[in-house]
Amino acid sequence: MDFFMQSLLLTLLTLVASIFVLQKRRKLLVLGSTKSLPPGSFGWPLVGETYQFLFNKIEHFLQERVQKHSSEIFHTHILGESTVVLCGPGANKFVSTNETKLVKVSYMKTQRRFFIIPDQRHAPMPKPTQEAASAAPVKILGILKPEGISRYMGNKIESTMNQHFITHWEGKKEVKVYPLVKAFSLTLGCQFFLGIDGPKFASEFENLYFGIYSVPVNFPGSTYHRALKAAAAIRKEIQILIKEKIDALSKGQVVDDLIAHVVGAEQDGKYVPRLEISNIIMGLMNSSHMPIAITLAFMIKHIGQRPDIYQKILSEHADITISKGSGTALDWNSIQKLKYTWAVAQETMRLYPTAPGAFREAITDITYEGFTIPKGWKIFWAFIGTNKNPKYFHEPESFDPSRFEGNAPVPYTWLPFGAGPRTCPGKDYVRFVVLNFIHILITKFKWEAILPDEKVSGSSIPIPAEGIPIRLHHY
Ligand code: HEM
Ligand SMILES: *[C@@H]1O[C@H](CO)[C@@H](O)[C@H](O)[C@H]1NC(C)=O
Ligand SMILES: CC(=O)N[C@H]1CO[C@H](CO)[C@@H](O)[C@@H]1O
Repeated sequence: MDFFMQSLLLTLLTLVASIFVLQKRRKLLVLGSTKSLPPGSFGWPLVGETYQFLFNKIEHFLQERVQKHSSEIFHTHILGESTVVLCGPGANKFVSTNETKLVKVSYMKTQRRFFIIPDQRHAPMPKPTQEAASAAPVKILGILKPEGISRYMGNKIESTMNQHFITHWEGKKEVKVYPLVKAFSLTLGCQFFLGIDGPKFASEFENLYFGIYSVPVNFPGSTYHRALKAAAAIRKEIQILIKEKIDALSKGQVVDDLIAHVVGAEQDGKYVPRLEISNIIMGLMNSSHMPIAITLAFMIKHIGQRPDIYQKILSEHADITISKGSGTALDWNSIQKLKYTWAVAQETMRLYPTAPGAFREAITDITYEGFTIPKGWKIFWAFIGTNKNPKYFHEPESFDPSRFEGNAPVPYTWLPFGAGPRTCPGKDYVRFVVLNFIHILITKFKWEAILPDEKVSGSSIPIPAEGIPIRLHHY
């Protein structure tokens, strides 16, 4: 239904917009004769290739164009803007080493609307500004480094996991993994970032997460509309929490969740503005909740259908349990010893990437591979462009954690967390949480995937179509 309505609307828009087609083509002439755009197509008038980008699997969108243009750089028009897409190891190196010199982080116009507060009185939306979309001031997020995580998270993850397993796993013969790990990662995020007992705002965070890769048509019922509404509701709640933390801190109370940390942090001698805090916290909750749930879900599925992998993980964890005792959260030191389990997680992230790419903007005219990316154009840096390329990953469709044992993949061919100055600041958190969860799971249960051939739905982001039902056996 959703899809149908969006299709209808887009078709109408396309008709109306046909008259503008020449206007857009004119842009090409601006470039002059000595500079050449990368190959590509602007697609349909107005909507460009947004459709193809959002409704095919992104990897197919990339493959198709890379093959057609014989180039790992091509131009397109998506989400209302002229965009150059970059994929491949060379481009990965180029973008990550030229960050802040030639490119800067930038959201699409349609995405910036998630980060501003719409006026309550139905006034027109304020123009999304670049500043409003500025990403988290990562330097105040030292709390996400291993020392911070161990210090602030140890107790929280232990109590959250115990509660979670007692409520949802113990005594069960069959469970659906995906909804459970979603509840877990959200509960943990609520505890750690917001300092509240969750899971709260489950549907809002899910809508927000999928909204960033949705057709940006804003009418009731559309995915984009739901995501904007979710962002507003989440930010409102976070504003209330910020006020509570300010009150608590000013009374001298000790508060150790991340909001309080950011509220109390100074940046260039000033406190971080409240709007920015709510964007940072919303961003952290968004980045941590669904990607961890999706990674855990597919990881558990593959472990459950491969006894060899199961046994290897189990023996790695048994070694740790002997020295630590069971049922307690692992510290960073133990986490680092779980090399094979992490290889399984890495292989999961290769096959089921939760961040297909990131947006940048050309700060100046950029020359790459003899092509020009005009100043001001958007760049979609597709991290996943290499994940399933047989040139870099032999039999790319098979699940084989040994790829990450011993020899690392060819540099710049596997970037689940990005690369360069903007590398995901949450990657240690991911490792800590994912491995701790698997630790408890594997020391308590044995399991089999009930549907080994379960379909993967979702275009931009992989989703298990049936929620990954498994059969559970207790030790
Ligand atoms: C499987 C889990 C995750 C994956 C695959 C992932 C991947 C990524 C990627 C690819 C980026 C974009 C980097 C860029 O723009 O170049 C990113 C950014 C970011 N991630 Fe993650 N992430 C994950 C989990 C997390 C978690 C758990 C947190 C927080 C605890 C987090 C916080 C962030 C933040 C704040 C940014 C923006 C950083 C910036 O723009 O400077 N992520 N992540
Ligand atoms: C939510 O996280 C995903 C990546 O995990 C990212 O692509 C998206 O931009 C984020 N959305 C918001 C509104 O922060
Ligand atoms: C201006 C600049 O720093 N350019 C660099 C972009 O990245 C390539 C590949 O890493 C370098 O060779 C350039 O010097």
